[in-house]
Amino acid sequence: MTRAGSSGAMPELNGKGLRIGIVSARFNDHIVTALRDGALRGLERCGVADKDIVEHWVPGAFEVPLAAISLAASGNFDAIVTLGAVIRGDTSHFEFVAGECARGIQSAQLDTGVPVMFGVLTVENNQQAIDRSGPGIDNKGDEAAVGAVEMGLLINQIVATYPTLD
Ligand code: INI
Repeated sequence: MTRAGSSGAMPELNGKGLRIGIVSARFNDHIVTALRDGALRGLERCGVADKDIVEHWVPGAFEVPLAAISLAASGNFDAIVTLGAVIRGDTSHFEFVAGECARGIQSAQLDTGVPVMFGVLTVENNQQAIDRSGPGIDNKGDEAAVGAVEMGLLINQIVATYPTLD
């Protein structure tokens, strides 16, 4: 029997025509710049055009959700990629920044209906951050960007296929 919908296999992603917003946190910018480079590589691999990518920087991970929700609510983007690096060190500030950032990013996508990808590292130390922001496809920025294309295509397809209830 054939069913409608999508399968569990990783789909072929063609991001041509998708408009993607990237929000990056400047705090720990040696890591976030590497995540951002990874995100751009991922988007290019998926066929997203340079002209369809808009980038904005904010001071730290705590500010990422507000910029993300503002972009998502503008109606100009198919998906948003958020990038940042929250490194524990030895302060409890970590818990607040990482927790509120994650919570805000989830709210941003649920409140707007626009996919907002969580490419913010929450790690114990600098080495873990370096390990997750390298040149390969396991770079978390790259991963978030490919996820943004998958989710952007999926949500566009769902919205186009199923009528909304009033
Ligand atoms: N912001 C980060 O992005 N990463 C961190 O590791 C971090 N730490 O550890 O403090 C951090 N703090 C700044 C925070 O995001 C805000 O910019 C700041 O509190 C002003 O609102």
